[in-house]
Amino acid sequence: MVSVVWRNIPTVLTVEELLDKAFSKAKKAGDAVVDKDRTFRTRKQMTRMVGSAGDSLSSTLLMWVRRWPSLDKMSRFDVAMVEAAVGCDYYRQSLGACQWAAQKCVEISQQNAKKLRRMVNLPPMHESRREAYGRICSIMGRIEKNLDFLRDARDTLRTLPMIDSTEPCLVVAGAPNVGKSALIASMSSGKPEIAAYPFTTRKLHVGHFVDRRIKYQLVDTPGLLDRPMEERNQIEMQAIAALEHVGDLCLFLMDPSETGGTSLEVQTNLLNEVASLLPQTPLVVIDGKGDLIEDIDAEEWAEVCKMEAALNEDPEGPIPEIRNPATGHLVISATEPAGIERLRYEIIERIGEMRETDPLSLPENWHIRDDSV
Ligand SMILES: Nc1nc2c(ncn2[C@@H]2O[C@H](COP(=O)(O)OP(=O)(O)O)[C@@H](O)[C@H]2O)c(=O)[nH]1
Ligand SMILES: [Mg+2]
Repeated sequence: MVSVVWRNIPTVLTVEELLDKAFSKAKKAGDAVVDKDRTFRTRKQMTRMVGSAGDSLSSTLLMWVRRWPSLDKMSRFDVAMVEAAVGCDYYRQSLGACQWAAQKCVEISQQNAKKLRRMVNLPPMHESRREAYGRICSIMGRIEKNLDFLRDARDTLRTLPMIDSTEPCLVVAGAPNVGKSALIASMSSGKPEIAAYPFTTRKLHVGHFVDRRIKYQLVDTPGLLDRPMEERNQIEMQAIAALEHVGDLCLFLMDPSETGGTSLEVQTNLLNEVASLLPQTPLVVIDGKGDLIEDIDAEEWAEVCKMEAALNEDPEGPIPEIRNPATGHLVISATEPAGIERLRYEIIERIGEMRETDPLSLPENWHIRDDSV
């Protein structure tokens, strides 16, 4: 159950475009028929035309059904995203409608071929072809809304965050403007992907870093784990439940400088709420914007920044650690940067321990070898 690559969802044409394509292909197939006998020729032509239209429609529709990710094979996180973005029921129903229409188009072409075999006069042959085209159009008309839905859904789904549920995932929570996105950017190798949650207009970052071939993913939570509980609707609650499912660790970022605009009291309340929303996910509280924290000794801070910078030259060097004397939390600064490597180290250790001691924390599709049988 690897993450769905939303960007790979194929484009869905309009009914008009689909029919135009199918009928013009069908016309060419009909024109290509050669037979000296007029009856034979017309029968073949009419059969080929409907056959070609039916085949091309059904193969396009089935290709969509195959290439659109199936809800049954998605991770819970992805299902929650689809539910919030476009609705799972309509998603399933629309793909089902494509499957149904594909089958109907094949049936119509088979019935037409059977009817033509018994005909000897030309006008009924043309009539049969026209009637088959009419039925195809009406079938396609019945799935028009479904195709429109899929086309719009594609635009929305392509912006969703991608999380691979087989790799560790770190959920970054905290009030708005505390520096969540900046933290993700500073921990990530390469530029974080910009994605969107269906519940907020604010963009979110999904980044990752790799250590000993394990990909640690970092996901932002604007509009989700950054505001008080009572404002959340049911869909957001489902998304939070899915985040808990996919998240191995929650990094809760505090901003003791309060420069983000949220008081420490409100941030602490939010921390308690996030802890209760993610009861199964271990929480690591970090103090961000270390460069602005007054309780930190300036000399000690300067030393940490120096050591952190030295790691660029010598990655094997000592990893500095600094804690806020007022809270005991690990301190980081995304802008300096400082404390980032210590946090990375702690994350790797923590997740390593969790995976060793609790094999059930392995992703859902990992096999635990059972030697008892
Ligand atoms: N001084 C300082 N500013 C920071 C730090 N991290 C983030 N910021 C600033 O805080 C603001 C909000 O950061 P952002 O990452 O967008 O916060 P988010 O809303 O939690 O994602 C931005 O103006 C950042 O430049 C930091 O470590 N030190
Ligand atoms: Mg942000």
